[in-house]
Amino acid sequence: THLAAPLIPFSMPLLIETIATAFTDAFGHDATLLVRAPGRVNLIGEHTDYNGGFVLPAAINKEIYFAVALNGLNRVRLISYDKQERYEVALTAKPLQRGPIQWANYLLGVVAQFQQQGLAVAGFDCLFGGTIPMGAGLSSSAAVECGLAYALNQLSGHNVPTLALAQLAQKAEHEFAGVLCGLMDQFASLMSQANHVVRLDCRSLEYTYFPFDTTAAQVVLCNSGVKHNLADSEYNVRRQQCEKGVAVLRKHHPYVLTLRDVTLKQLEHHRAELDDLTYRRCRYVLEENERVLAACQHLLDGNLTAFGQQMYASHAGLRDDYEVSCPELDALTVAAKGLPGVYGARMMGGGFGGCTINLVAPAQVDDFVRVVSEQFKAQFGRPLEVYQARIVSGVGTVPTAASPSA
Ligand code: GAF
Repeated sequence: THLAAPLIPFSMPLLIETIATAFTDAFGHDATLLVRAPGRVNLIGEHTDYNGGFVLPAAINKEIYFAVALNGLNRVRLISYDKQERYEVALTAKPLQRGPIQWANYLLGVVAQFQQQGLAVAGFDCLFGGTIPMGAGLSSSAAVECGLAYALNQLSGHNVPTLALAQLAQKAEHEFAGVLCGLMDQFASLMSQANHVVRLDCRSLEYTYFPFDTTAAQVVLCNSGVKHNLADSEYNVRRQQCEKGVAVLRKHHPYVLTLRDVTLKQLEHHRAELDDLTYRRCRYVLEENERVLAACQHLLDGNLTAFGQQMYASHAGLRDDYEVSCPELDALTVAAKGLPGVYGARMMGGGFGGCTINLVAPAQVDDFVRVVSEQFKAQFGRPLEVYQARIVSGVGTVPTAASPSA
């Protein structure tokens, strides 16, 4: 639900019909497969995934829909419904290369990963569009990658397991978008279950679903309106800074592959060998891992207040030690803290913009939105976009009259 502005004038069934009809109009034949790929929230565990740590994401009802079909042409023909742009490329014996169009690269990157893994891809047509705001930290790029990975797996009759599809989509992001992301976003888009958050251990890839009752605490997203595009390079820098810390610790402890293999005690012990910046980056990551584990226990105990305290502490670490917040995200978090019914708030995702995630008692949501929106407008001179997220299941086929698969 979009709270601050009138509802976007389509619901899911209408949008998927629009996408399917647009496909038929553009390509002159019907789609044989319709796919829904969700964006995600992350309750806690930020910048931990590429450090082998813990994350706690969930897929949400901001989604991208795909209409696809084989075309028998040995060509990949892509249309972005939202951009009203088309991109076309021939398939050859070699894996596809990155092209000049950013939105198309997310898709071409996925095709290239199939090809690189020896999984044949025949010519296909694809039209996609959706409701995930771009650059808002809700993983629109992962949804695009994961939706197509799922679709190609189906269309081509490959039986790539879903977790491996997430890893394939992550590699596409590395190689075709240049962001050295962890696995969280692609995992969340593909593996989530409705009404659950999922804790992923990014070292072992073990995962556990925790029931999450949004009738007890609503997930409210406040969009700072700051696009986090510029964050890509800073994101990769953070990754390097963590690796720098790992390299120092590994000299003493050869088994250390990621920060996950380091304890806070060890970090303190070797503090003198680390420059202050590297030390603070590493300390944040180690503390955040502990917060995720504590937060999961609070969830099991039904203690949302304690859960929310971990969120506030996460934000403070991201702001002060990891330095990936921005004035708007800090102000939104301050504005939320202390309001009636607010359990916790923090910036979410890679940072430098995008959304804060707020856990709010349902009866207080309207007041929360009003107060935070007023404060934001007064401080930054522009309206605040707010979304109330439902937690949905991961990527799946949308049944249609033409393709009644599940
Ligand atoms: C981005 C990345 F894509 C994720 O892998 C993760 O690192 C996140 O930033 C920060 O937690 O969304």
